[in-house]
Amino acid sequence: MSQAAARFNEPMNHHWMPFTANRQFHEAPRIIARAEGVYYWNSAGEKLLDAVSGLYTTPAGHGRQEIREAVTQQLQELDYAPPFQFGTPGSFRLAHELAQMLPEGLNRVFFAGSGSEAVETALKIAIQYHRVRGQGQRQRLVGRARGYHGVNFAGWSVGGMVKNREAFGLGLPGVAHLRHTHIEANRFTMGQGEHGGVDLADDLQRLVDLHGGDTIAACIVEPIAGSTGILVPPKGYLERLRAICDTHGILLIFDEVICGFGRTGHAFAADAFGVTPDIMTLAKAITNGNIPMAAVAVRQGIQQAIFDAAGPDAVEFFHGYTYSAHPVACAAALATLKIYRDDALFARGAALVPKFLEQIAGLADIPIVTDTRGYGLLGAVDLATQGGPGLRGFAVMRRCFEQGLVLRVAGDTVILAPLFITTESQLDEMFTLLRGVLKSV
Ligand code: PXG
Repeated sequence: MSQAAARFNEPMNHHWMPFTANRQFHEAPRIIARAEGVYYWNSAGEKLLDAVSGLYTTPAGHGRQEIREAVTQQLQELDYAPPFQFGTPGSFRLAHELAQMLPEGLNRVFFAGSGSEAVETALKIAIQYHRVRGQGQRQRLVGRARGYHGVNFAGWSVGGMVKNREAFGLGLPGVAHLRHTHIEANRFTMGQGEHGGVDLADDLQRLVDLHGGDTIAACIVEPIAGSTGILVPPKGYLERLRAICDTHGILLIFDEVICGFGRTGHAFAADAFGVTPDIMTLAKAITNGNIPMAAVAVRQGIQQAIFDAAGPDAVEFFHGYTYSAHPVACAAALATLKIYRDDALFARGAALVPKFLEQIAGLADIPIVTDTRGYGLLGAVDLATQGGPGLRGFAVMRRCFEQGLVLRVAGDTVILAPLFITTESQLDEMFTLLRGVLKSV
């Protein structure tokens, strides 16, 4: 890897990297220069296996020709047009196709440029929905500890990631949090844990009892918490949240930025768990990660209420981004959805799940491993902390990279989310390498 550093000669100080130890990175840069299929190549030309699908973005494989061609053609035809009071053809087709895929009833789609923007959009829709129905007192938002909903102000406020919060102060007022769902009794479980589901979800009832259900606009959760370490909801948890929301008129928002598009073995986590939210946020794999894009899917009745409250010529929802429904992103998304359909890619991913979860579970015999868990093609391994929080996790990530494997760590949790096109032998390669590293740190 010193070779990689040697061949990478760009001045590095000017680019302030996101969520990165910048100064450490400058000393030992991990530069990914090329990708194809399930592999990357670093700047020295060494091959690396991608065990996290980009960043949960690229399940269909890197370098898909169909997407490249669709994007190229779109750039030749129409590079950009304003999305406010004008439209481009692809966005209507895309929203229609998404509505066909999404759980029954979620059939109105608003586009944004990133998961963070989708979250802000979803929360604003929820607030406005209540306002136009004469319930403007519903201002409270409920999130969850160890939740991650992006980096914008509402998103990190409802999120429960300590690192994301401690630098920026108080966040939005009127935000309350449920406990996270990672409990001792469910350690070393693949799939949904047996314990605690109803009690943990009853945190929402406790907030209703404390604050009044009619002060709460929405409850936002990731069906499976991703960034903080693949926290699978225990049995009964999401059903109970749904029931409490229904009783008290609270909108349930599923942030499916990671879970969506086949990651759970189903099209959406809502399908996997049989619980349908009122609003769903989507991003990442919507374009196979090729072009930034996100979407918010909304129950038709929510849009209807907002439309009904506005005059027939009025702008109903005073919100949008310069890059909402960007034509090039729409072209990438349409090509991506076609790949998902034509290659039956969600089924292909689902077929890999049993072996994947078995391999994750198989790491439990390594002495430093304190938990293994997973659902669909999302898996996590907790490591005993050594020397300080996150140090061992970081060491694992670096060593894996040096040996040809790209994965994610969250503190001392190793996260795997393989591409749906990964073969069984590539899965073996992934786990052999990871096992070796875990035994060496
Ligand atoms: N919601 C969820 C559930 C996410 O996982 C966002 C919103 C924000 O999306 P954008 O596109 O604004 O980043 C995310 C993003 C990690 C990691 O290491 C995960 C994300 C972002 C950065 C790092 O797990 N997910």
